[in-house]
Amino acid sequence: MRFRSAALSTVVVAATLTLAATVPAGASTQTTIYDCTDGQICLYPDPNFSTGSAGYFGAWAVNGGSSFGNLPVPNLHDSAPLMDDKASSGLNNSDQQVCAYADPNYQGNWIVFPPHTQLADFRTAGLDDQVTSIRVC
Ligand SMILES: [Ca+2]
Repeated sequence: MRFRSAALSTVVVAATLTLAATVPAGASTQTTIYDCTDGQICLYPDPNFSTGSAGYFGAWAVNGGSSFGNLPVPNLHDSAPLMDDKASSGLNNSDQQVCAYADPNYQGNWIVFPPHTQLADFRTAGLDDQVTSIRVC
């Protein structure tokens, strides 16, 4: 429940940042939200949904049907090693609740993403650079 509250409050913070980004004159709040298709859960190596210098992000279809990756993901170390212990922000662009866990096989601390929510900085959930497994929960 504590993590769900953190995710929801972050949505408000993200909305505030979006407004701040409209302020002209050299604002340094610019963020890059790479496309997260409808029905996907996406994880990004940097905060604020940015690929940073890594240049990639992770996207998985929540209800299956993707040739690139589907939930559940029991161990990123095996299926997407570049994203294992790297995620610093994420968004759930699906109609289902998704959980991301620090350890393989849905163990350890976790973040709850209710349907259509986002978390711009995993440090607020104490799970920065730790996510290793993901599933509908
Ligand atoms: Ca990271």
